[in-house]
Amino acid sequence: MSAESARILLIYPPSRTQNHLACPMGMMMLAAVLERAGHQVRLLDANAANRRLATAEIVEIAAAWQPEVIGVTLVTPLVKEAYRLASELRSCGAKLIAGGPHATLLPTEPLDHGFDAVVFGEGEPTIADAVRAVLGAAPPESVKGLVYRGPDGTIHQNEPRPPIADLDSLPSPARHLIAPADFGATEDLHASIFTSRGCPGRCAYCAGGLFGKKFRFRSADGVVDEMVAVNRQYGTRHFYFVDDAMSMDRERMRQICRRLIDERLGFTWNMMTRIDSVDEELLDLAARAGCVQIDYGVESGNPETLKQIHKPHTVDMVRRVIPLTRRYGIRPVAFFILGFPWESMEDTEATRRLMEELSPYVVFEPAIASVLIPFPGTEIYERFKDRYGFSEWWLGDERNYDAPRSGAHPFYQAVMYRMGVVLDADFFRYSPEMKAKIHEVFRFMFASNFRRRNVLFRAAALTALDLSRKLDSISPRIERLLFKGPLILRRLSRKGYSLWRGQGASPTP
Ligand code: B12
Ligand code: SF4
Repeated sequence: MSAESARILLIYPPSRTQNHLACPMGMMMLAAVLERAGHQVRLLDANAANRRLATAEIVEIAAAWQPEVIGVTLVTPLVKEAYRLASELRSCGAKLIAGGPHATLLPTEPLDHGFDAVVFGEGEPTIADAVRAVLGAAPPESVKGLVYRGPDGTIHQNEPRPPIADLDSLPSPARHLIAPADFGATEDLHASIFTSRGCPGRCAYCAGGLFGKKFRFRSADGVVDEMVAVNRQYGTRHFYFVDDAMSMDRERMRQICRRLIDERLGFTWNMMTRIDSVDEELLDLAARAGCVQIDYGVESGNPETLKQIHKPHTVDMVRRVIPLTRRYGIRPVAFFILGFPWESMEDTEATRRLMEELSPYVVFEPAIASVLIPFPGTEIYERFKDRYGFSEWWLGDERNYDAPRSGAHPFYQAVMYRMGVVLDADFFRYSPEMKAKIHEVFRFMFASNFRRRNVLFRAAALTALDLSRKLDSISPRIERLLFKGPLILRRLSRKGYSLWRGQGASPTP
């Protein structure tokens, strides 16, 4: 093997909360670019639903295949484990490259944790040059978007690459490298498509600096052609657009919808977008083109909070857009963030009241970030890190939120905080009253998502949750004993995530 045709292993590191039904898009994009450059690539997603891998297993696989280069995706909550993985992978003799959102926000940090080089920003234009550089076939100083250590140990950060101007020039993700069985072979396997990058917003909590502020997009034809090709090859009929704000360019969005309608392709799809970037005409067109779900970051019912986090919408816009989305037969999914450090009990109650108003129309999304997480590089992080002492929390143990498991954690947590108890990480040192209030809001969302289920089931589930919480506050031991046993409760806990979301909703971040 040479630097022109190397064996390259791309790894998404283990998480205690993620359970992927599809391979992360970034890995498949990088694999496509590397294959095009002549390399042999393997993908290892440690969170694949049917093949979850611990760090030791990943090291074994790497040692057996002996890649020349290993690339690891870094997202902040998984960084600690990724750094442990990197130090253990060193024994394999491969060169280690880091990339991804966290590596872009803090491009020098991975060099102190076992990595030989870091790619910051979009990976596609840089990855092949980075491989040549770490294998000694190109001078590292010539590779834009690369960070590395010089021979004397000093860190060099080269100038950044400009954002990719023509997204249509990128190859299709390397879907052929995925083993369907690893991900459970559901209809989600090849559902993800990206159609745009970047967002001009400046939300104070958003960790999405990777793709820049300029909204760039693929052509409508490029997007629909890819949907058709994926449908032909894999039979996919439902798609999930992973863009942050897909409808920012209305004309392009209209073109995508019109083609889907005109060609009667019969696909269905979900998108994420901003409350301020849809209108009635677009919702009508999207519904006719097969849109079945739109995820909106509503975030708060408190106008002052919306202002402080620089959200581009108002509470009144939310009141208008959510019911309108439902009127066109599209399921609106609402993301909220609780626990902004300046919020009083009344402010939190204002958010709960907005949820109540919206509850006939929406599915509430229990993302990890439903309680504020100060991601690095965000305004919230910079503003509050000293006051609350959470600098570099991702490197320590104290704030490492975990997915609660029935038996080890109280039953109500295992069901309601399926994706992790950020409340326990207590970034903003909430008072007991505020924690109780946040729990109450979570319970409200949970009950609301249950409303289409039969009354008895709903009453039993809510009583069990309340009982578990009460018992846990009196005697955690008795709570575990009582709630570990009954099979129905264990089933409920396992199904907690889907129950939470109501039936038929598909995964969103
Ligand atoms: C779909 C999605 C998910 C899905 C699937 C995630 C996945 N594994 O793909 C799910 C629902 C599981 C998910 C979960 C979470 N997510 Co998420 N997610 C996204 C989303 C919307 C799209 C990801 C995507 O496919 N992008 C398109 C691809 C092409 O981009 P990419 O993955 O970033 O890869 C590019 C570069 O990063 C780079 N790159 C990536 N890996 C590597 C590796 C190497 C070696 C190199 C050189 C380059 C490189 O090159 C790629 C091509 O340019 C992004 C936002 C966004 N628009 O990107 C957030 C995003 C990645 N998520 C984010 C977060 C915070 C989360 C959560 C932690 C919290 C949450 N929101 O609840 C959880 C993680 C849970 C946990 N405990 O670990 C943040 C990450 C921020 C950070 N600092 O790490 C993002 C950026 C959203 C944001 N704006 O805040 N998420
Ligand atoms: S609108 Fe969404 S993607 Fe854009 S800055 Fe705000 S949170 Fe981030």
